[in-house]
Amino acid sequence: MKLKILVTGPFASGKTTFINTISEIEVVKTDEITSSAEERAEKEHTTVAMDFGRITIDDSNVLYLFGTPGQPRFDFMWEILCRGALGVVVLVDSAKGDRIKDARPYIDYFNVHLGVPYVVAANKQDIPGAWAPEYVRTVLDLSEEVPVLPCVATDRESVKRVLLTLLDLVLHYAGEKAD
Ligand SMILES: Nc1nc2c(ncn2[C@@H]2O[C@H](COP(=O)(O)OP(=O)(O)OP(=O)(O)O)[C@@H](O)[C@H]2O)c(=O)[nH]1
Ligand SMILES: [Mg+2]
Repeated sequence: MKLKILVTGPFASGKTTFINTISEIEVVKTDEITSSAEERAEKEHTTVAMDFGRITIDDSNVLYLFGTPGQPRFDFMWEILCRGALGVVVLVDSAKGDRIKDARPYIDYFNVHLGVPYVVAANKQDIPGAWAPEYVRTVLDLSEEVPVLPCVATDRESVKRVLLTLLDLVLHYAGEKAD
């Protein structure tokens, strides 16, 4: 099966890094110089249209990963990127406690417009003092059904674990719908 997966989350949460780490093709990146001074202070480049990568899971499953742009002014891309997606990874910067809640609008948007399974990745766990997944769950008020996984987007095994958890949910959900 060819499965389209969205990788989303707030500005600088690690979307481009996540896709870059795992993709077996050279990632199509659309990063440009960050336009707003405030955001540039944090990060020089930002994604303006999308990221695109691919990973073969096994003989029958290939994931196509689409990363959303970070800044709110590119929100119009979301609707286009959404189409046909079967699952969503929501990345959260767990190293910045006051930013965790910024992921909520992303979760709400994709729940309303897509209504497919999603996992939340508590990213940047390698940074000392990063908040644990359970804290991320509490801040975002997520039910026990939603997996909240520890993640280090620069680490291949970590990214793979997140994607396999999502794939499992997606296949389960597809099976339920077929019943
Ligand atoms: N220590 C650490 N740094 C990370 C991790 N993931 C991402 N980063 C860093 O966080 C910054 C933002 O990462 P990006 O991948 O550009 O984030 P993004 O979500 O694509 O950003 P936008 O497209 O601008 O929204 C970069 O400096 C990354 O190197 C991680 O797991 N650990
Ligand atoms: Mg990006």
